[in-house]
Amino acid sequence: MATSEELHKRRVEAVARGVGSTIPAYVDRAGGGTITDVDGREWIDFAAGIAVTNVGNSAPRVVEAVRAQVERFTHTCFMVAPYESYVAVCEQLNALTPGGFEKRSALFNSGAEAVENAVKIARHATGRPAVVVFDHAYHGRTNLTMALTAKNMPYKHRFGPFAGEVYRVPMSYPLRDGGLDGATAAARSIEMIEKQVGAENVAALLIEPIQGEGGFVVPAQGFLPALREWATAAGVVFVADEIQTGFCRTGDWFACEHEGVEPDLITLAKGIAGGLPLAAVTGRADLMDAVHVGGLGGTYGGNPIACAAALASMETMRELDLAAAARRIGAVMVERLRVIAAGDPRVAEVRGRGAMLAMEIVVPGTLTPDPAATAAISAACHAAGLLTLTCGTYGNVLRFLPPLVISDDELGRGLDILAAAFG
Ligand code: PLZ
Repeated sequence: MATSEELHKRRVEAVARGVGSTIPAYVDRAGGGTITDVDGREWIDFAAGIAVTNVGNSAPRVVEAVRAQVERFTHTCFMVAPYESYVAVCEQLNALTPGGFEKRSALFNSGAEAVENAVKIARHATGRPAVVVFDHAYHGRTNLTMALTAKNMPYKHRFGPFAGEVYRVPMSYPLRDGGLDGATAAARSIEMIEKQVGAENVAALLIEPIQGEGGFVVPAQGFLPALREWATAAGVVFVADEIQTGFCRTGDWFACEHEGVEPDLITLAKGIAGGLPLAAVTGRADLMDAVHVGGLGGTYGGNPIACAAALASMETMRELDLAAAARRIGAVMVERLRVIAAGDPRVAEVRGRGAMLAMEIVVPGTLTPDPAATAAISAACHAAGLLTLTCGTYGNVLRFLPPLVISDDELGRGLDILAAAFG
């Protein structure tokens, strides 16, 4: 087998430079909590493929379901000749997502595609043009979702012009907004919407209940409920982007549940199918069914192999109670992260929920972001066998997203490496 170094040389000659990778190691296999490269080097996985393999890599039920489906049929296109697993995934999403009202779902391939479709549905149902998003938001890399995303480098730089009718308002970011309470932070955003956009022009308010790429920003308590309440009164579709927070990651099936928020529409992807590409929009039947027949779709959306994987993943989450696992993992991690933070003035804050945790790194004694120190700590982790990711508008957040089936031993070893990387 070729070595990682050999593969990297081939990659540079074959793969477009614009597609980056966190580590220059080429994967041979991956399991519950580890990734092994072609040279036999092992990393403890605190990335889960960016919050995707919540059930672990090659989870037994997923492997079995995919294998069985591949043998029956690989693709007919649901828009041409439909099949049961698509319907079953929609039934489960309708039942699992917050909100006791009648729901419908539609399936797509990627998170960005789900977000695009949520906007299409909200615009169609309301007849209004504007979409409101937040500082630090991340919603994807397609043209509309680049417009919805806040950060220029690397996502938007020189890729414009962007889609119109997108308006950005402040996020509740307790570390950096002077600790505004949720209601006050929401009132500030709402006033901006009303004065600068006009509520009656707004189709959708789109928000990540805990921001992902933007820095694992957890809004102050009460922020999301206040926005939800305003959206209801203003006839604005409240869309929760749970693409990174969903499927047990935060210790509930969905992060909105933590404050009892019931979105009108939810966008889902990542953790839904154990690593196969699948995404969804789930929400109020009256909004979803407002769209004319044929108005939503795509060749591969709800591919039968991805649907089989999703059914197996959701079954695994129930069977192993991965929401409880996320809470347990989170408790173990937070304790260790707080010890690190107490001994290192570069750590401004430990935050997150369940198994979606982060540390924000600053110049000691200030709130000035320190992306260089963040990158150095991350590189030390990689060198010592722990796969971590960074994020944040300022590139100064270390984030931790272990698979929810990681063993206690792997988790402990990962945290030991992390502690050592802080030196
Ligand atoms: N919404 C909240 O987190 C994807 C992006 C990685 P896609 N986040 C990882 C990268 O650098 O491209 C994401 C997300 C939220 C939407 C998306 C987009 O999902 O499946 O990557 O399109």
